[in-house]
Amino acid sequence: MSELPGQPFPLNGRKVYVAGHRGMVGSALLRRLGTTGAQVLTAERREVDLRRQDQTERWLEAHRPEAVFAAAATVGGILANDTRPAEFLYDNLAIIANLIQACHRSGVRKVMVLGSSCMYPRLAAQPIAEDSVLTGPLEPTNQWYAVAKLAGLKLAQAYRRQYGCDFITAVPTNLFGVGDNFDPAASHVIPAMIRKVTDAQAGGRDTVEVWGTGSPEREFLYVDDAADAMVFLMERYSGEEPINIAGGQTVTIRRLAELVAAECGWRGRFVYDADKPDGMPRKALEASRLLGMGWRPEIGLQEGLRRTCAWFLQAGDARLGTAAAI
Ligand code: GFB
Repeated sequence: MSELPGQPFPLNGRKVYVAGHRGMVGSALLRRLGTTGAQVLTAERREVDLRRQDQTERWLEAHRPEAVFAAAATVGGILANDTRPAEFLYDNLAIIANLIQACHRSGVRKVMVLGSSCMYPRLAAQPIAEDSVLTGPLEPTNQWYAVAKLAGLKLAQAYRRQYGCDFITAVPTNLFGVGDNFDPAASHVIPAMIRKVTDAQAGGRDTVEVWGTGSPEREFLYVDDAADAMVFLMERYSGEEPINIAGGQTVTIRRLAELVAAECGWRGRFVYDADKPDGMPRKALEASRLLGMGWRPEIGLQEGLRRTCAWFLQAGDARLGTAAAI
């Protein structure tokens, strides 16, 4: 079978490597790929540290997958991004450069690089379309992560142009769901709020601190919907332009806090700490390219919050996860 870029690339029967399978996105990809008939490959970090070029090349050469989801990354919320700039820049640059080069050398047929909504300019027109990329300054709190994600996009484009590789970049909006990282120092806002509210409830406290002013807007997509879109695009999309994975629900942080409180049945008060950063004032992605291909999300924000809270409350120690999905 030989596919040219642009022709369908069904995963059924193929060897597919999910880099970063321990993270929230990688584990959702494993759940989704389980229904495709693909032969899924994963590797623990003790077998291959993707920040090491020699280890990455050796592992890809030995296992020779046909398709790779590059879902490995050092990730975190706004404060982790802002306070650990070296890790967020170095780890993510190294991981994506090593993966792309190793995939090219070992003849991987198709690679999906995962971007992030923070790679778009801070003040991009909303909702943010794919052609906004590199049209303005980045949000300072996450510029380090954003630069690494922009490098991933450019690597995919460069290998496409120079070597004819079918490497694509998908850009998910803010994701949440089961398997998220609930460590307050590193987490994104939804797991942070679930943790803070359930802790307050358990401790009988009637106030919870929310970072920033509460006015920023974010679009949230449930991680299993995102993984479904990733598989959909891997099988159907081929092109140099990044493609947004969105179609979620946009809310202010203040409204989100109310939704989490309602989901948990907590009746206390939120206190806003304006000394903590707001980050981008608004961030929602334009999804018409993906939706135009016929894909639709299935899990709304409230249903997603319900599933995530339920998972958090019954997952025990596993729920604290790790900030890194390398
Ligand atoms: O989810 P979050 O950390 O990511 O923050 P970003 C979203 C908004 O929630 C910000 C507010 O305005 C935060 O100030 N917020 C309120 C909180 N309370 C909390 C809290 O307890 N914890 C957290 N984390 N936020 C990230 C980027 O930006 O988005 C990453 O830093 C990545 O690089 C990710 O791209 C998708 O949407 O602001």
